[in-house]
Parts: sequence; structure tokens; C-alpha cells
Amino acid sequence: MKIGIACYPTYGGSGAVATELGLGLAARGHEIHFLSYAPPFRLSGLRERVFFHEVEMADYPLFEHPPYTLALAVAIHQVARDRGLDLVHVHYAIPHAASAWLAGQMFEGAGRPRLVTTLHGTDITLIGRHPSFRSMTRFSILRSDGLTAVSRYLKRETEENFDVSGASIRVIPNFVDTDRYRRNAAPHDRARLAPGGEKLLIHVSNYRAVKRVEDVIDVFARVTERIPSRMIMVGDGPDRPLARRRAEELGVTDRVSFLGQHTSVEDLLVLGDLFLLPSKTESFGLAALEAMACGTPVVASRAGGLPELVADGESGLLYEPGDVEGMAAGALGILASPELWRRMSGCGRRIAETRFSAPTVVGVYEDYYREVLGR
Ligand code: GMT
Repeated sequence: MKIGIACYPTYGGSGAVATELGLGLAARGHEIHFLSYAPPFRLSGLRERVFFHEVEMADYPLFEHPPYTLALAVAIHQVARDRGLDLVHVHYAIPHAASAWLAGQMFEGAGRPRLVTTLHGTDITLIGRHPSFRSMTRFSILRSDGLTAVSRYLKRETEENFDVSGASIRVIPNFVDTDRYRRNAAPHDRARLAPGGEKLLIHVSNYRAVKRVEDVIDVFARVTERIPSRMIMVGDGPDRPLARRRAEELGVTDRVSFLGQHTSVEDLLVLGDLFLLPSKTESFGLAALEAMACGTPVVASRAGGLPELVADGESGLLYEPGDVEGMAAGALGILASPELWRRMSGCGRRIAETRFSAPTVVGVYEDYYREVLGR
């Protein structure tokens, strides 16, 4: 198949999933055309059958906000026409699904590629239902030829909030490359981050309000009072200053490292003794799955789709969002018991391998494309 993939290039789960999926499909012999305003952050090096098309936007003094939605529609139309795409798969509904639908309308005769939209999270739970987008989100859902959600939770949220009874939503979970994400921690790397042999807690996110990054610091401060430990904060985003300030307020700055954005986050996850994800909500929580694949137990919120992947009490512990006391007590319990840690580490790895491995889920998408194309 010849497949176009539109996604955000920035650090975040939807762009990561879109890229890993495209690369997985290319490895299976499909021709993949990524479209975005910059190369997706996990797309590096040259790969056979993989192309990147930068969406060009003309600068014009009248545009205070350049119309990216239209520029993307034009790019999708051109690539679909010139390369004979069978299907365009967009990740995150806004604005990608609307652009791809517009591109489809530009085909006057035959040749319109089918449109598959994957709903990822706040395109449904937050920004997608804001009055300025809501009717367009619903329209995009109804006009997609295929529609997937990354968790049962997100499918339910879509059905309950968008009056889309005509749409059939397939749940296809996110996935992880269990060959790349695996525990093989090099001791010298660990010694650099925890020179005194402290426990290492890790958080990875894009530091938006929904991630509750101050809770990460609150939990860590309680843990480090009892067990010598260090906090590794990976990623960047608007609330990073809040997390820094909280660390100052609680007097733990000397034990918290803000490492910024990393392309190979697996190198850090494998070093972790614990992964913290106290989000207000997560439609899936890809970073938690990647931590589990690396054998790192997860302490997270019992929110959104997280309970669909983190087995509470087995591969980690879940608490109500905001319950920093509970999360800290749970974290201390895991860190203090090598036996419990080993059990949770092994269980997380098994869940990643058996239910969320890249070859399995990429195959599910491949079958779904065939179904949408009627082949
Ligand atoms: O939904 C967002 O705001 C962004 C998106 C992203 O690109 O990181 O995150 C969502 O999609 C990820 C990939 O499917 C999921 O792992 C995240 O849980 C989800 N974020 C939220 O639901 C807050």
C-alpha cells in the first residue's frame, strides 16, 4: 500500500506513535509519506520506502495566523495525486482530519485516497470539544472512512460527547518496540545520574497542565525524605517552570535534574527504579507503556486509559489524580522491597510484550487499512 501519514512533529505521544507506525509499515514493504511542517521528532536517518514532505506555508503580511490547515490540505492533495496514495492516516483530529477531508474534496474524478483518523487524546477530551472546534471535530469524525481510538476510554469519551452514533470506532492501542525498549541498564550511566547509589525516579512528558508536573515534585519530595533518591525530569513544555519552582519551595532542587528533550528516551527509562505519571487524565499514557517495556514500575493516576495498560498492584500502582500522599506511600513501598520491585518490573515487561508489542499492533493497523480499502 501507499500510505500518507499526517501528524505533529513535536515531542508528544501522537507524533511518536505516527512515526513508529510509519516505520513499522515501511519495514513490511509499504510506501510511507509523512506530511508535517517539520520532520517528526522520531524520524531520523534514511529508510527505504520512507519519504518526508514538508508542508510549505507562504509568508504573507495579512496573515497573523498562517492557515496551516489549508497548506496541509494542499500538500496532502499533491502527494496523494502525484504518488498515488491509497490511504491517508491522520493522527490527532485537529486540524489533520479536516485537512485530509478537504484534500479528498479536491479530487475531481477518481483517485481520492481513503481517510483514516486516529483520535489520540485532547483532540477529544479537551481542545476538540472547545466551542471553537467542536462542530469541526464531530464533522471530521463522521467524514473519516476509518476511525480509531487509542483506548476503550477514548472511544467511550468520543461516543458520549460528540453525538456520533453513525461512526464506528475501532480501538487500536498504542505500542512499543520491545527490542529497543528493554532493560539493559549500563551501570556507568546510572552512576552518572545517581553518583551516591540513590534510587532514580523518572518523569517524561510535555509539561502541559494536564500532566500535573507539580505533583511529580510533591511525590518525589516525600520519597526522598525517607529513601535517598533523585528525580529525572525529561521533556519540556509550558509548566516546566512550575515544576522547578515547586522543587525550590520544597528544597529538593539539588536532587532534581531537568534534562530537557531527548530523542532516545529509552536510554533514560532503563535506568529508572520508578516512573511517575500523575496526570489529571491520559487517554493512553504512551510514556508509561515505554517505562513498563523497560521493566520500570509505574506509579500513576487512575485516570483515562491508564488502567487499561498499568495493572494496578501488579505492574505498578494507581491512585486518584492529586493523591500525592498515596502515590508517595506506594512509591516508597515499591522502592523499599526488592522482591515487589522485581515482580512489578517483570509484570510490566510481560504486559508490554504480550499486548502492546510493535509487530502485533502494526499488523492490526495493516489489517484495518485493508478493511477500509475493501481489499
Ligand atoms: O492529546 C494530546 O494533547 C497530545 C497527545 C500527544 O501527542 O502527546 O497525547 C495523547 O496521545 C498520546 C498518544 O496516543 C497518549 O499516550 C496520551 O495519553 C494522550 N494525552 C492525553 O490524553 C492527555
